[in-house]
Amino acid sequence: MQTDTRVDVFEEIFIVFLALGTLVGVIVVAYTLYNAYKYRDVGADEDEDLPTLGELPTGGKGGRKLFVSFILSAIIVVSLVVWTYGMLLYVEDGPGDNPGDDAVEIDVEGQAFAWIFEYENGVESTNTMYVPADTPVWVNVTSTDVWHAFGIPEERVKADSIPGEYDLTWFIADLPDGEEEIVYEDGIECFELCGAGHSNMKGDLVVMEPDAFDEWLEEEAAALEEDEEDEDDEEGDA
Ligand SMILES: [Cu+2]
Repeated sequence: MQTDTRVDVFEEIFIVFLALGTLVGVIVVAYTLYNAYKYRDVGADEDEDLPTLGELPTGGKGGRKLFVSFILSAIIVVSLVVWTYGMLLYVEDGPGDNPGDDAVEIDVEGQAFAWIFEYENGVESTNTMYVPADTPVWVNVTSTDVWHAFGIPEERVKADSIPGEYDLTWFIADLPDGEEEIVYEDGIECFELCGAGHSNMKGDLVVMEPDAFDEWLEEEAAALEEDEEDEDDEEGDA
C-alpha cells in the first residue's frame, strides 16, 4: 500500500486549490467580459423605453442567477472545507496506527543551540538526524531549556520544542529513484527565536535505505557498548 507522505498531502491540497481557483476565476472573468460585451453601449434609440432615475429594475426572473451562483459557491466552499479538513486530520493523526509497528520513533531534544536525537536502542546523534526512507518516522519533540520549534521544511514537519512538553509528529521521507542515501544539509531548523545562536541552530537530515539505517543503528549501538566497556575497565583499573 502506498502511503501518502506529508509532502504528498500538501501538494495535493495546493493543486486542488490552484485548479479550482483557476477554474472559478476563468469562469467569472469570462462571464463578466461576455456581459460587458453583450450589454455594451451601442447608442440608444430615441424611442427606446429606457429606465428613468429611481425606477426599479424588472425582468430579473426572481433572482434565479443569483441563487444558482450562490448555491454553486456554497457547494464548492463547503466541499473544499470538508475535504481539506479530512486531509489535515490525516496529517495530524499519521498513517495507520499512531505510531504503527513498522514505524521508527526518535526522541528529539532541543537545547540552546543544538538538536539531540535519540533512537529506539539508545543511540544518540547531535545535529544530524538519520532516518530510514519510506518508513513512518515519529518524532517526539521536547526541549531542555527554552522554547524552540523543530522543523524540517523539506518534509513539511514542524513541532513545538518546549521544556516539560512532548509534541509528537510524524513524516515519511522519500528517496529519489536510484539513490541509496540523500543528505539535506541544514534541512533541520529552529523556528522559534530562542537566543543568540538561534539562526545557527540547524541540523542535517540523512535519509537512508531502511536496511542501511538498521545497520547504522546497530553499528552505533555496538560502538556505544564498547565505549561503556572501556569506561568500566578504566574505572576498574583505577
Ligand atoms: Cu532554538
